[in-house]
Amino acid sequence: MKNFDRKMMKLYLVTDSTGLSEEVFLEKVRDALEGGVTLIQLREKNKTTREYMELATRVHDITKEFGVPLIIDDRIDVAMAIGAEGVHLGQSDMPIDIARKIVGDDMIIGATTKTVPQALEAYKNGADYLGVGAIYPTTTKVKTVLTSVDTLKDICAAVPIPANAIGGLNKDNLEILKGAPIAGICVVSAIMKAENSGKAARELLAASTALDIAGR
Ligand code: TZP
Ligand code: MG
Repeated sequence: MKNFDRKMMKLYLVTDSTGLSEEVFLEKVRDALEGGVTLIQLREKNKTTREYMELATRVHDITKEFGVPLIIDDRIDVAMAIGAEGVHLGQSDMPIDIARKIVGDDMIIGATTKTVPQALEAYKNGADYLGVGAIYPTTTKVKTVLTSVDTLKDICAAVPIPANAIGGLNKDNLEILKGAPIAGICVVSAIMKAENSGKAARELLAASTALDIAGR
């Protein structure tokens, strides 16, 4: 049975190990989980398959301690090989319907969508959740364009699956999301680049709760 609930979208951490030793990276992951992160995506763009699997296994050992699902970016083979709970696919990755046939019903599939038609297609093809953005310009290495909050709202209204906002979000700029029926927020640098990743996670949770912008 798939262990997935929209509550798990409240604070979604997408990792970035750039510039960090593996030990420091894993400590940050642990700190973020202790700080209350509800979902984690391991996102690695420059690792060999073997390296990706080895790091994913180590991250999974930690996420399992917290009962938080681990999502693997891009690679359904790596996700299946290490027994991760899910995979995240963008518009240039494997199509969702084909991925769903390969991974079966029990794996979480997330999709990046920036328009209502993309969101409808991802939902129809079997995605469990959507990541929508970039809401603000981002310093994280990613090929993306800005998505307006109006589009984010339209996407939330168009599909029954939970959607998260991503891109340049931090504890001080979440107000823009007020009124958007999102399930939560998704961040990379606000947690990965923080001196104290646990504190950063706690502050993000407090800010989104105070603004009542997550959990729909
Ligand atoms: N997709 C859209 S923006 C983005 C991704 C993966 C990166 C977000 O990173 P940050 O550091 O939270 O702006
Ligand atoms: Mg991708």
